[in-house]
Amino acid sequence: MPNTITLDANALVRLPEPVNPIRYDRRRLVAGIAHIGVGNFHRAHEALYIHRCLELGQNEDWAIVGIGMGIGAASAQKAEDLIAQDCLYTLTEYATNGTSTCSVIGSIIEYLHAPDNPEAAVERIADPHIRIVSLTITEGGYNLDESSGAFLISTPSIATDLLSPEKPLTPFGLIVQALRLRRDRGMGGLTVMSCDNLRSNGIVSRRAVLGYATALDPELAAWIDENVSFPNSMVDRIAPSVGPAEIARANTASGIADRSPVVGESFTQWVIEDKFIAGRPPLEKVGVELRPDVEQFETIKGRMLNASHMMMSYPSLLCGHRLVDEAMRDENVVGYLNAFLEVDVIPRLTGPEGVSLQEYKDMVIDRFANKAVGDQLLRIAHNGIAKLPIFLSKTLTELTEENGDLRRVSHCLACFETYLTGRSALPVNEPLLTATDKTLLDSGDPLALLKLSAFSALGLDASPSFAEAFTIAQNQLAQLGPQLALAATVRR
Ligand code: CS2
Repeated sequence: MPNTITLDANALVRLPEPVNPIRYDRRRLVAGIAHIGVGNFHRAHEALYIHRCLELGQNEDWAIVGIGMGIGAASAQKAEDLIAQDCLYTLTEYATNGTSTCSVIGSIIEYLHAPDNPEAAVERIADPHIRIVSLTITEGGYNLDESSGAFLISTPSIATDLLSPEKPLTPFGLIVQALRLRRDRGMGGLTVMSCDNLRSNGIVSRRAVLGYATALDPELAAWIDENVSFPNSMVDRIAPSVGPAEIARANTASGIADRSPVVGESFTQWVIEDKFIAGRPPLEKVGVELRPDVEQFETIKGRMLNASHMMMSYPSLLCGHRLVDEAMRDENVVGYLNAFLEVDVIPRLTGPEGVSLQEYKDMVIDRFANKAVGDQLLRIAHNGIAKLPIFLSKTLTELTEENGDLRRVSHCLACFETYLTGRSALPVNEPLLTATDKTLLDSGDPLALLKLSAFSALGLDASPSFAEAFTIAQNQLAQLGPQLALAATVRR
């Protein structure tokens, strides 16, 4: 099908047949949510739920203004693409049975690239209509010390924001400066809603926002503490990276020449605490679960789904796989993941009421095997320094303390080491790898990986049983190669 339709507000009346149109009048919308970090995940998840709220009618004041904070050519290009399309985009959702649906999403009505005009971004959040600031700034974006949990005020971008707070470069600088204006103007606070995959993401965001505010102005920090709420949430939907091949595939199917389409699995879940100090859209009417026991959902998602992603990505990449579903057709990968979940994780977890961990496991395996999604193992592998400790640390310490089977977690870490040191020739993208970490990795110390800043708080190098299991895993990987070394971890 030729791509004839350019996507913008004028195209909405003549969308091709297979595409779900927008069923509300975008000209009547007002932004009530400012979202920082408008990546694929946000556009496939929160923006879709808000789109559904807008479809209900009566919620015109809950649209989204997107705010990008990235510097560099890719971020500037993203801003240009979204603005050229009046912030419209297509979302294609692929089900495990091979069917797909494509919809044009209209809930983002405005996009600001903050580095171009930081003061305008501050003013946008200070606007009285904005009642929620939501965030997807990645797991590593909260600037907290891994072991103490303290906010790191000496990080260069934070130090710069503290010196010139009117022109913030960081999400915390931006939020706190906007809150300062709101306080000075006699306005109310708002809700800061993290949608990142972190344990207790509300508590973590509170710590980061208050940490920055305290360093800037303790009185303002006290006002924020009273006037801003930070709900914890669990968010879930697999949204692969979208490169030229994914764009061509989505656009050929939709008949729309979208410069920035989003694709994802059909599964989606959002569990959040009902702690919105300045109101919220009717999320419960569009499938969001508002529950107090969010942390239990975060725990199972992090320790089962995200940890499985980590566990499979490095070993699978070393075996030559590039896509998640392709790796899921390798019986060793599936055997290793099943053993990890059934033996290493589930016996140590309690699920939320009404959730069977066995069924949750089966669902994770099914979702990963979804051929249509085309999720990339490298997308998951990248930023392992930030993600591995978040998703695997509890399992690592519990297995070590309880004399559990350390083969699978050690194999994952040995493969991670091979990736991280560049020995595998896979592209390494690890923004949080410090100069000290690099020196350590080059030092020839066989336990260097366990001593990296991300892992040192776990003390794995000081545990004789873990150090031994890790050494065996390194040797097996070197001597047997990635396939046989992986197969050796599957036997129960
Ligand atoms: C992935 C997540 O980045 C990762 O490591 O595990 O992006 C995962 O796809 C999402 O959390 C699914 O909800």
